[in-house]
Amino acid sequence: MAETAAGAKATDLLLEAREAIDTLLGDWSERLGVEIGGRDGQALAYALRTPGKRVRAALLLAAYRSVGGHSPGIAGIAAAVETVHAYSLVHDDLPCMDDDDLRRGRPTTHRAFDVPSATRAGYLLVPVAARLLAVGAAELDLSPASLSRMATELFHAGGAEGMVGGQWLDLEAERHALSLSELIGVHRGKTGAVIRAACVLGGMAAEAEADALAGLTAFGEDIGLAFQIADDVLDATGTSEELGKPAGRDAELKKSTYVVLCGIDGARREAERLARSAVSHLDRAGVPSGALGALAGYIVTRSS
Ligand code: GRG
Repeated sequence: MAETAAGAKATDLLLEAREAIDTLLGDWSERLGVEIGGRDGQALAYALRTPGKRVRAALLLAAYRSVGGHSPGIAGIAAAVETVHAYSLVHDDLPCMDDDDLRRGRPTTHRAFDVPSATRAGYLLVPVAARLLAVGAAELDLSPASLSRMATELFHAGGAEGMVGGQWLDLEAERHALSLSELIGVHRGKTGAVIRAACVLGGMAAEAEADALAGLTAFGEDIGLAFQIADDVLDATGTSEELGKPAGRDAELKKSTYVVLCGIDGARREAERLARSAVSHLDRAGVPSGALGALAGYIVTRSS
């Protein structure tokens, strides 16, 4: 990305999110490693502290601030969303799913440990996400009703109608070609739902009004799909070093992707269109779109 003002804003937000989340999840992984103990505890700690780009956390932070939130305690809520994402990666990499050896530039959890430990670590992280959310809400002094709304949003997005359902459809799609509308359903579930939830939780944590929440929801829907389209393009065009995971896996697994259905240029154009559309929802809802717009631009032009 050329270093525009928006590019610099996205870079700063991602850096801030990375520092806050890596510190918080680092502390939790140490404590949980001891609490759970043994090889499962070690595998869980490894999975929780592997560093990611923290895009979901940065979106949540930007959404929170866009509607007036200002407490550093928001990091706890962002860490809960990053934990849902982290456990999904552990399971996604297992031999029974994508069977990958490398993730975030390191051996996948089942490679660093073994399949049973990685499988258990993934499941053990589900309630950890809930604990992080509860602690984060307490730090922000949010009411039980607000916590309940956030938990419903996050775990609905992480469930059968979101991430888990999308993953099932994605696995089935290895055996047959998908139409574009079916592919959109997979992408919106597997990847988009948790990204949308990150945007909505940022708004909920700041107790945003219904109109603003609707704007953040629509922004999250579009940018969540754009994120996975950009991921499809990167899988086809990036290197394993850039991605921190094996490149070209979609083609190897014969997956239906935007690149297969629309070509690389067509996929890029669609991701850029969705990023513009995402920002237009914020503008219509009267939500300041500077930081979220910068992240939207980053999401569709990133190289990793
Ligand atoms: C364990 C209950 C349970 C459920 C798991 C396996 C699964 C269900 C879901 C898989 C969902 C999945 C892996 C979607 C792909 C999302 C995606 C594009 C990941 C890459 O995100 P980045 O680029 O990764 O943000 P980093 O490493 O930067 O965080």
